[in-house]
Amino acid sequence: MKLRLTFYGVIIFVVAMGLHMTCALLMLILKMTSGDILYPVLQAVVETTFIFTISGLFLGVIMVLIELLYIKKDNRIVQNDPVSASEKLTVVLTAYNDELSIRDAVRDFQAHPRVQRVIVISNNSKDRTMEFAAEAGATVYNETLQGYGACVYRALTEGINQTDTKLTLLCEGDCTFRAHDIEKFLAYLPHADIVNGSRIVEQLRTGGSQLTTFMYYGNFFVGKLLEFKHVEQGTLTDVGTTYKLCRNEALQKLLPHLSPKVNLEFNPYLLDTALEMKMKIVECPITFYPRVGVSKGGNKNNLVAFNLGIRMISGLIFRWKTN
Ligand SMILES: Nc1nc2c(ncn2[C@@H]2O[C@H](COP(=O)(O)OP(=O)(O)O)[C@@H](O)[C@H]2O)c(=O)[nH]1
Ligand SMILES: [Mg+2]
Repeated sequence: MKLRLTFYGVIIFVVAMGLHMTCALLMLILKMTSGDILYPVLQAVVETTFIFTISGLFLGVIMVLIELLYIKKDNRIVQNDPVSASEKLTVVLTAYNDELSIRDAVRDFQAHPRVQRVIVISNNSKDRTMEFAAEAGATVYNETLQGYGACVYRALTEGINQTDTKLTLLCEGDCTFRAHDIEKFLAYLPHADIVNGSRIVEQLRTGGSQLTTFMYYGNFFVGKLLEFKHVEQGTLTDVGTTYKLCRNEALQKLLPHLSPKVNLEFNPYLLDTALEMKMKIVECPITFYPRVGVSKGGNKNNLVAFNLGIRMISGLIFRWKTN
């Protein structure tokens, strides 16, 4: 069993320091004196959290330093499995009541020369998503188990069911991600089992997209927690992107370890599980555009995103909850 000292160190440090600063600030703002009722409670919190802050700092920062020194001696080999220039990919798009965007999304991917086919997975859509997707030229399936996780799981399953392609490109049918990033994904693929899109490159985030600055940094923070959990395995900045290119060989191994019942946290859950299985995940900067149609996921507003972030952190520390 792994000790994950860096990961727990960072968690202890952040929580303890947050509490420590809040209570100390409260005592200062309220100009508390030893006579106040709350004074002994807050003082006890300030003192205890100070000890935890130092312990967290020791575990986190010191372990990072030790690990950095250790890495120098590590003869890591960078994977380099070239992909043939004629290799085609199957695109799988999630769609839940996305009639406003699905046609354009399908056409965008279908027009790309490396795309063999586009499959759309509707998730009990009540609108004309399935009809419009088929009209635009996609193969369409309906996933009856409701939820983002179930939809993504089905999409990846349909991806590996295609015997004439070895690569599955997972994306959403809401026009937030575009086919012109396929070249970028392919450029990183020799070094990875899964190339995960990252929206955390400021210059590639279109104004008016769903990713607010709050979500941008929140994602980055949770991405770093995931990185610390699997320290030395990869650089991770974004835990919320659906857009990713996967080798079917890797998906065949990974899917049996995943539950489609994990819902909006499915993406960090997938990454966490793949890293646990020592798969190679490399991030690739991608562009992010405004959504066409109404959001149904964690990008509705900052409060929804905050709650989702807490659920993601809880999944990383404890276990991934199925709904
Ligand atoms: N939230 C949610 N999304 C679903 C569901 N089924 C499929 N999806 C699709 O999964 C994606 C959710 O992505 P996300 O960016 O988190 O939310 P968005 O703002 O609605 O796009 C979209 O493509 C949805 O159409 C579901 O039951 N709930
Ligand atoms: Mg979306």
